[in-house]
Amino acid sequence: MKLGRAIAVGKVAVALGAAALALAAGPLPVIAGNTNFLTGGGPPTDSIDMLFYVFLACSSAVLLGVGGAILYAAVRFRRRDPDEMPRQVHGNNRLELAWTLGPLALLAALFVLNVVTVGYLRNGPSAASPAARQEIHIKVIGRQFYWTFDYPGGKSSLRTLEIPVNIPIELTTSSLDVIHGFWVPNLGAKIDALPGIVNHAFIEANREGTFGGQCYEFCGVGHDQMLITVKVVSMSQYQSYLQHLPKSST
Ligand SMILES: [Cu+2]
Repeated sequence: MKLGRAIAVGKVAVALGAAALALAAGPLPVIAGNTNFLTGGGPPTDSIDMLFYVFLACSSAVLLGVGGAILYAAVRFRRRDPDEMPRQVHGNNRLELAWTLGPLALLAALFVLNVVTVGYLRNGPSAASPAARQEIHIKVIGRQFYWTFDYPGGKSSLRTLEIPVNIPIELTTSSLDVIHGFWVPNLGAKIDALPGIVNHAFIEANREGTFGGQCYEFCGVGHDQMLITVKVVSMSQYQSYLQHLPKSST
């Protein structure tokens, strides 16, 4: 009985402690826009989604095939009589070859698809394509606990990145202090922002709107504040936005 009361008191203390912490922390920051990478938003995310669905389909087929074969064998060849001796087999070369080469071919195909997609996510459209020629380069710098974006022409913005629709944006990321991670799930792959190292990848949006993201590398007490808002606008809106931005300080 005494133990039960002690546990109840403990639970109340934990609940009160959690409530006090929540009050002290204040309202949680809210990400602007959808962060579900499966809803698309541009060519890089579409290619990640394609990879996800291809892997899901292949692994589901393997699961159903292997699981189905196990179930079939367990039912079809179950022991029906205590004295029954099953037929004795000593290997089957054709079958063994098939279940060695089949998975090998499947894994090789998935590997190639993966390498090609990751290359595209990192480098963007091929340099010869008209889209690549319009590419815009933006420098992303992470620091505790916010992001800055340096645009062409020495302009800079804080926390919110504004980009034109249907133009590949090459991002180079780095950090001024600890490890951060840049990710806007609707627009492209995750990119590490590391001190002393410059990474690059590209994002692209095929519709106007606001897309949310955040730092995905735990970087300190303000990590949850390190949100990213990407506003995708028309080319003319982007150009007038740039004109009104202050000059970069970095
Ligand atoms: Cu962080």
